[in-house]
Order: sequence, then C-alpha cells, then structure tokens
Amino acid sequence: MSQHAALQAHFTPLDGTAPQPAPGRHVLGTVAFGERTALSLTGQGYPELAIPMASPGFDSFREVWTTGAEPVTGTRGGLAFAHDGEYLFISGAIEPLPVYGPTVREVYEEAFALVGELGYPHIFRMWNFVGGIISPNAEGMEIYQDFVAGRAEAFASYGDGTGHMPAATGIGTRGEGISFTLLACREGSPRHVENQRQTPAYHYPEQYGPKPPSFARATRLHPAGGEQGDGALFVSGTASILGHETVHRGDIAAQTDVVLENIAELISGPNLAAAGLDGGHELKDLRLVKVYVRHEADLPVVRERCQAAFGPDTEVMYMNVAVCRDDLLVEIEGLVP
Ligand code: 3EB
Repeated sequence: MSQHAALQAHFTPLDGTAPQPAPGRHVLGTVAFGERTALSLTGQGYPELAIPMASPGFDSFREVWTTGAEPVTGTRGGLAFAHDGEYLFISGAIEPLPVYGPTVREVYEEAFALVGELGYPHIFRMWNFVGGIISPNAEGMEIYQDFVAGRAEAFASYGDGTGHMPAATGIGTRGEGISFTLLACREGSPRHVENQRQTPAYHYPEQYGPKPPSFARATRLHPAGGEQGDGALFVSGTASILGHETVHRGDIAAQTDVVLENIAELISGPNLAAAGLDGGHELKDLRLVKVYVRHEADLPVVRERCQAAFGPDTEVMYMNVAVCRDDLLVEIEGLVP
C-alpha cells in the first residue's frame, strides 16, 4: 500500500509453515482459509483465525497482515487481537448456536469496546464469516438475518447513524458458527464510499430482513499525515445487486459481469468524486481479490471472466461457499493499494 508502508497484506500457501515476514516486518494477524475452525494466538504470538472455506478444486491459503512495528497481542473473551500503535487487528469466533443474534450483539459489542479502550477508534474493514448463512436457525429465521440483526444492535454501540460503518464482507463458510475479523486505526481517517449503482446496504428495504446490513461499499484509509490519495481502497464483498435487487437470477456469467461492473464503477474516478474523494482506479489495479462462488460447477465461467477483467498483478483466490441471498451466485472483494 503505496505511501503508508505500515500495513500490508499478502496471501501465502496454507502448508503448515509459519508465514515469514520480510525483514523489518511483523505479522499483525492472519486468516487461514482452509479446513479448520479455530481462533488462537499462534506460537509466534499473533492471532490466527481459521475458517473452513477450502474444497477440492478451489483455493486454500493464508491471508497475512503485516506492519512495520512490533505488535502487542492478547485475548479477551471470545476475541484475539494485536496492535502496533497505529493498527489494530481483532478476530472473534462464535460457536454454533440455535440462535445467533444476542451472542453476535455481545461479541461485536465487546470488539467495539476493545477498539475504544485500546485507542483505535476508526474501523475501516470487517469480514464476517457466517456458517449456514442461508439456512434457518432454530426459530426458522435465516441465519444471515439473525446475524445482521445482532450486528446492527452492536453497531449502535459503536457510533450514531451509518457514517461510521466500514467496508465489509458477509459470506458463508463450509462449516458452522460465525467468526469475524476487523481492522481499525488510531490516527488515520477512513472515508467510506457508496456505489451509485447500488442502494446503500444500510438502507435496504425490510423485504430482506428486519434490520439492514451494517456496512459501506468501500472504505479508503487515509493514513495519518498522508495526502488524500495515499491510502488503500478496501472494496467490500460485492454481488450481482443493482439498487437493492438481485439481477440475473440463475445466470452465472451475467451475475459475474454485473459484479465486475459494480466494482469497476465503485472504484472509478466519478464514483469516488461523488464521495468527495480524488483518484480513480480500474479493475486491473485490484489486489488480494477473493471470489466466492456458490456452485462448484460455476468456477470455470467465473474464473474465465475474472481473468479477463483483472490485471497480471491481481492475485485471485476462489472459494466455494454460499452467499447471503439464495439467488446470489457469486461475491467478489479486493483492495486497491
Ligand atoms: C450485498 O451487497 C451482498 O453483511 O457484511 C456483501 C458485503 C454482502 C458485506 C455483510 C453482505 C455483507 O448485500 C452481501
């Protein structure tokens, strides 16, 4: 991430060896997209969240967040965290439950309290990994809606209104339970961006659930002391939604194209300008892309369209998991460094 070398991420193989940070770099936290479900402080001290996301024919890998300063790490309740003076990484995990809402509220509130206590008040990216995302909970409510309601209640404890809601991913897993990772900063200032082609998720109408999802379409992180264009742009999980409606039900090629067009529009100069930000990017500028494909058989079509859209330097990982609406076949996220 250009001027602010302080926070960086990369993908590494999930082969049992510990990630080796470059000289002068320290691991802040990792997420292992593999077979297991676990949250722990590793032998090297940093938090690792393991999520069951891997399957034959798709990718398994570790996402490694590094910084230039030695982190302090710890655990608290269901959370593990690390912070380096400017950046805070928190992961949390909730075991399988009949109903998730109240526990999601509790654990997310605990994470938001920690953000405040440790002095990293600006959350700029969250990932929410929701097992059984479109299955019913014990009361017949879709687990995603159960999760969204608990998260919405927790966000009320983090700030008023919607202006502080960060870029996020909400996605299924191949296991059960709910886990999450968040990134927050101390001096930097995140700027949240909506997409002119999409209704802000926090304004979705009630037909999708009692509470709307708490996230922004993208967040640009302005590092402390940096110029406006210096920061990375974090692109939320993006689906084949125009306005608030799923488009191209049952057509994986067309859904993939809409997702790519949605991201292209989101990161474009005119859309950033509408959010008061300068700069503008293209799909080829994306890095650390994750592509979530609902149906195994759709992978070749999705891969073909992604390869045509992204650049030679775009790393892309594919996973076979459900998306948060039954009719959504693909979700894609990434970042522009
Ligand atoms: C959507 O646009 C698709 O609930 O955190 C994308 C990104 C989606 C984040 C979340 C959900 C979330 O509504 C789903």
